Amino acid sequence: MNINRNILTLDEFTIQQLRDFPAATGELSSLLRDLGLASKRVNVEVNKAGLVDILGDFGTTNVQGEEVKKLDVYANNQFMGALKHGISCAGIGSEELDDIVIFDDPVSNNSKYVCLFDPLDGSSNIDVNVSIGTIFSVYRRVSELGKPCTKEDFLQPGNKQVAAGYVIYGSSTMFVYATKRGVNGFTLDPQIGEFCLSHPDIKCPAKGKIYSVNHGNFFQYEQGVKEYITACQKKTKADGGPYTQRYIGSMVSDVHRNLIKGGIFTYPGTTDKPKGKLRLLYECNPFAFIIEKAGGKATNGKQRILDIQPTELHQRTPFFIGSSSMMDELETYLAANK
Ligand code: AHM
Ligand code: MG
Repeated sequence: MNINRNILTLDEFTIQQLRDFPAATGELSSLLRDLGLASKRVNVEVNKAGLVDILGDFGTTNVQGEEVKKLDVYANNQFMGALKHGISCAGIGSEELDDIVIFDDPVSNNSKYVCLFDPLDGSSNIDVNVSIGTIFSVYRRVSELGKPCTKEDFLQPGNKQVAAGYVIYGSSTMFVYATKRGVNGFTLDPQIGEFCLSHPDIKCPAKGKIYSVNHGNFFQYEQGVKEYITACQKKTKADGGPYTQRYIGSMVSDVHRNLIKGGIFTYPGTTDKPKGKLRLLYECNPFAFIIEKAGGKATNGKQRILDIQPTELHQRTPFFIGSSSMMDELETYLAANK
């Protein structure tokens, strides 16, 4: 058997990072391990979604009035359960739940982190075998240790994130996470059931040729967005084109591809929904943190996503994210149409 021991597992990697910081407590590594475990359980169910009666509508609606699929519920319970049983998380917020869940037991009350997650993003794609994902975000508590965590711990701006990441259940399953030290990607080796470091120190190319947008909403976008999209369509070789339009409708897949290959992803506000569709805390902040650590940018069209002070758990925001020079170009169109 060919055993390549140069390849670190997710746990080995986070422990190695700890070695560089002897004062660290290991709580973040332990939290990432809990998230990794939950995502492996979700992966198993996602992979057999077509085979078992877990597929399909659950028949209820989530707090945004959207249909909930069974796997959303399963994934939510796996992530919540793994974090509750762990020793690093004082409470969670989930896109699937109306309110935060405060674990409130002696160990959890002494844990220094809280975690927000979208347990299964892109769930409308489950029935048609398109890649879906989990998105997570970790904050250091601002409330007093030893007591239950509070809503203030969750309503922090994205620039306070300690770590953020996503899992993509795709042609292979990947766990990608960022800390202030950078972005690293791990691919699940199904033979040993471990995430293995496959994409060390991910950097988003400053320029790409892919733009991702729901063209069906084109006529509902503000003028600057329309002009930028039109400019993307007109790109020629002379100005860095031609561009390619790619939109899966599963943000984890769309942003993952653009992160690796270079590109821009947008979910602008529309006349019907001026704040767009995506949620600041569960979807935009984690991806904004990851892309910035990889050298890219993320805004709501007016300000940096990570500087927005949240006021509600489930608030939505227009979202523009991607390669730095493509974002710069987008911003010139938005600014010119203010
Ligand atoms: P969800 O959280 O209900 O799954 O919705 C989020 C998803 C994103 O993954 C994706 O980018 C977007 O919705 C697609 O929306 P639309 O079909 O309106 O373009
Ligand atoms: Mg979502």
